[in-house]
Amino acid sequence: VPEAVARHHEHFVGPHQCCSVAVQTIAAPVHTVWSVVRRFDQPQVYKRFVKSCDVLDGDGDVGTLREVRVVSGLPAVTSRERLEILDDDRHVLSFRVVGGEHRLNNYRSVTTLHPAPSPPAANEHTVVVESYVVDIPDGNTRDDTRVFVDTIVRLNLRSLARTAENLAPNNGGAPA
Ligand code: A8S
Repeated sequence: VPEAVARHHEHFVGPHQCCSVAVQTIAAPVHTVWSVVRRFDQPQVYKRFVKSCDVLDGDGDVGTLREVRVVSGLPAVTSRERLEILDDDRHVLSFRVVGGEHRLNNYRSVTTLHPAPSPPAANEHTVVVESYVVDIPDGNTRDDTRVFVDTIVRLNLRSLARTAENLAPNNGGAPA
């Protein structure tokens, strides 16, 4: 992983914060996965907890502000999120939570895509790396916070894999 990209996953973690990283391999080319990840205005394309998303400000580039409404059953209703990094050349996206009705204050994540070796005659594969840092909510432990957020991030990445693999042309796989 190029140094310039790996450095994006280095986070300053305060004494009341927790940090983690998730990795997901996807049987689809980087450009296909990136075409889904980069749409900051449409996280619901692959994030299953998102019920709807409205752009409050911006044109989809760095600085864009979105309001996400999440599905019922979570300890959250809405989240306001700002796009911090959108690098179409290095395939780096980062956003931070700046408001909303939820308990994950100062959540910030970085997602990077990497071409991965793939079996002969199969689709080019992609490795997605997603790291985050977030405040530990009052009354929660670091471990509980990490388990909660890891679960959401991992489910998002598994859903991203299914979405991208369904988009990618099927070379040598089962008939579509
Ligand atoms: C993401 C990652 C996370 C989203 C969290 C962790 C969230 O959207 C959900 C539940 C919450 O309690 C917080 O990439 C918040 O979306 C699903 C509303 C921010």
